[in-house]
Amino acid sequence: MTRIKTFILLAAAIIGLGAHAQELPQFSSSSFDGWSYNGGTLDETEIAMGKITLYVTRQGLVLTLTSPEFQCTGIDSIAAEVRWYTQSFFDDNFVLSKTALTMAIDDTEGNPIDSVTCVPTISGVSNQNLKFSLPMPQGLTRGRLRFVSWQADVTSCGAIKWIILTPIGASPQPSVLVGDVDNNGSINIADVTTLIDYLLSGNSVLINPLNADLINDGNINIADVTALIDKLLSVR
Ligand SMILES: [Ca+2]
Ligand SMILES: [Ca+2]
Repeated sequence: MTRIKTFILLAAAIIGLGAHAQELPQFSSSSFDGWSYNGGTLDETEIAMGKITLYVTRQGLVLTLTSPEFQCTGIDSIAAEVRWYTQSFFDDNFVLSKTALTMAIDDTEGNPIDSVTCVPTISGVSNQNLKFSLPMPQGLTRGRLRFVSWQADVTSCGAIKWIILTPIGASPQPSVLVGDVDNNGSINIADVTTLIDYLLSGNSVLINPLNADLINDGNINIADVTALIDKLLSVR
């Protein structure tokens, strides 16, 4: 076991990664890992002039931008600030609500759970920061955020430049089972490998962050791997 422990510590030390618990995915034109666009993987060629188009009424296009999966446990609500670009051409039917942006939360199978819509306050060609607050649906452990705009019947287009997501009320909650990194109800070597995988990939979907922060310092890093291995050794 000592050899395994040394190997694991060495591997993680070489990578030198640390991570914070309870992170939410962020979006910008230069940082969009794991985000999907209109159901497919977001490709950088789809980002033009630093923004991603969500609707173009003249072309009849209505598109969606969806975040990577993230852990919802311990978050009371999500605050979002979105840089929303719109270009509207006035006609008799124009109302600002038709250029609104909706933020929805879906479960991991894509079923919509809840949503909130924000209406811009400026018409014409504008960049506005839209602010959303969405309560975390009860019982949802993992989810995705999906951004979609209404299909306006005015001549208009809308695009997102960036999204900042902040978890609110993420007070540390008692862990169900500290060390049960993969959240399957037991603690064993699979939790060590899951924790290493997480440190290597940064993919927070892999872990229950409350259970993974073994030494309870608010970060998930190599020290927690060491603590987990010690925990496994001490119970044998
Ligand atoms: Ca486990
Ligand atoms: Ca820790």
